[in-house]
Amino acid sequence: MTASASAEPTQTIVHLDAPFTDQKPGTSGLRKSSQQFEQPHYLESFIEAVFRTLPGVQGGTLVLGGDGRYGNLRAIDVILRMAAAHGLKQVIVTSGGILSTPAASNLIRRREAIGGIILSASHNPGGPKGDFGVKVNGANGGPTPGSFTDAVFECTKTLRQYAIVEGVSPRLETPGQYSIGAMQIEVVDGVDDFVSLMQQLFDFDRISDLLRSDFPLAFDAMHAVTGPYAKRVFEDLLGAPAGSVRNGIPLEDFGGGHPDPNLTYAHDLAALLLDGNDYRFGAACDGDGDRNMILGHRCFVNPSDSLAVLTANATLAPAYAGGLAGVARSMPTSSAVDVVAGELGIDCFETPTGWKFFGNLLDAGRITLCGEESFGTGSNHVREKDGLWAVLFWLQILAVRRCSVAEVMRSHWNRFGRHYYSRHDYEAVPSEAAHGLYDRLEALLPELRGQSFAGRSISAADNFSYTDPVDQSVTKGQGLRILLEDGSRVVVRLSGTGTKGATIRVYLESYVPSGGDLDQDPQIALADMISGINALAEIQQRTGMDRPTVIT
Ligand code: VG1
Ligand code: CO
Repeated sequence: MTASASAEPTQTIVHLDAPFTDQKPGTSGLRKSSQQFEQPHYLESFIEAVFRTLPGVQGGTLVLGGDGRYGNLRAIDVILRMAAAHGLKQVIVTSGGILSTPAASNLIRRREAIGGIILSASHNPGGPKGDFGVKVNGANGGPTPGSFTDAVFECTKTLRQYAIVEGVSPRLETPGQYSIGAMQIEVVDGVDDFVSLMQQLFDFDRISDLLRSDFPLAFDAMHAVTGPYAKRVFEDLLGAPAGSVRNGIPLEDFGGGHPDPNLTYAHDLAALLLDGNDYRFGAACDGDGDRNMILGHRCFVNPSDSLAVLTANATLAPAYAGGLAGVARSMPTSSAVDVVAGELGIDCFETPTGWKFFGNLLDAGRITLCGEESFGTGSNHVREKDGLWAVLFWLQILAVRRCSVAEVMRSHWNRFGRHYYSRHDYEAVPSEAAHGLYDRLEALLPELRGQSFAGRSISAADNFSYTDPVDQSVTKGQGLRILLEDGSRVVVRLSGTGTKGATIRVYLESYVPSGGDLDQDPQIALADMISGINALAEIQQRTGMDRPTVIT
């Protein structure tokens, strides 16, 4: 179809020989290898189920885009033609199909869409041998809840046909109005609305003053979606020198990298800040732009601490100058933010892993900020975590306080104490071994209370269950917790985003009050708990791995 195509396109019903049985979305969307998505009808089956389940499809507006990975443009073409066959009135797509997850959330809200489809496997590698993914967001701009993804999964299991129109969709290079039959397609610049939202939340003049003073910054877009956003914000608007944004061109395979902003996969940036002397601030975002890593000169900011620092300093940003309604963190995230919330006298909620659990609290106005230990932080400005927002928030704080990142952390710990924290990931473990380990540990939980662990006594051990305070829905089985008498804890979960075997995540946390030893290496501060859980869960024996794949 082209801009001038007006004739009714031919609608086809395609029959499936057999339904797909493996289209169950995980923590954040349906995530599979690119190869799996390239099977005939695989993407179409999932999208058909989405269009049958999402409220308001007939006559509705949908937002569509992705993180630029291999498969993005093909999927956009298929989804546009399926949208036309399902009676959508309008689809808003972005030029080049490039749309970060937080920018998609913003567009859905601004344009009062029925929801959005974001083509991303987030921090998973891309390319023909990498991963692809589909995330579906609802009318509030946030990830759809489990009740929706369960219904989509049920639908795929018995699906025998899907509807699509024939032909090709418009090319997406240039913003403008197009159509497929009666359905309008509006191609917009995916960066504009997002950047104007950021300008409303933060004081760009003040941040610009900081960046134009002696404050060299390195931002690593990891050849993923944030490149164009970061160039506009940091270089064009805030005046950081050209080249401050590294790896800023989105590539289908992320340049062969793993677009996960942590010390392992963003090691080049980490080395610049932690070993070198040329930069005072460093940051990186993930494949779809919702995660962030913050670094100062010789200083790595643990994401759990980052949420606590933003909470403690929130009123320095214009958007939050009036204070916060409340905060929330996912269960495995450290309690650093709880201590700050306690001092501020605001509510602090503990939710299961995954941004979808923050949606109700944000919609109900119960919280303003929220975050996860997995480099995710966000606020009520959208309904997703937002990598560039977090970077700007940090810059706002530094622009007002005019000190280093390390000084911010030091003064924070001096005031609130320090939650030593680390996450150990064992990736691509054979599925049976990982489930065997997890099931065995779960079976041990009832006997653990009162037993000794890492020189302390276990005060409670359970599998985390959550009752949503807004709609009272209950979500069970969200991670094994071993709580110690002094407030320290270990959590063990199986990842819901990996695609190769299983990933075991071990989360470790131990609190030292202000006045205690605040200067330790977390791996040393947590050493006895690390060996304690390794022994109790038989990690080495059962995985055959003598160390984690990623340590954060
Ligand atoms: C991981 C993180 C979780 C995050 C999820 C989606 O899930 O631990 O905190 O919400 O990824 O993030 P899991 O199930 O693998 O632990 V993203 O940037 O992929 O949308
Ligand atoms: Co992501």
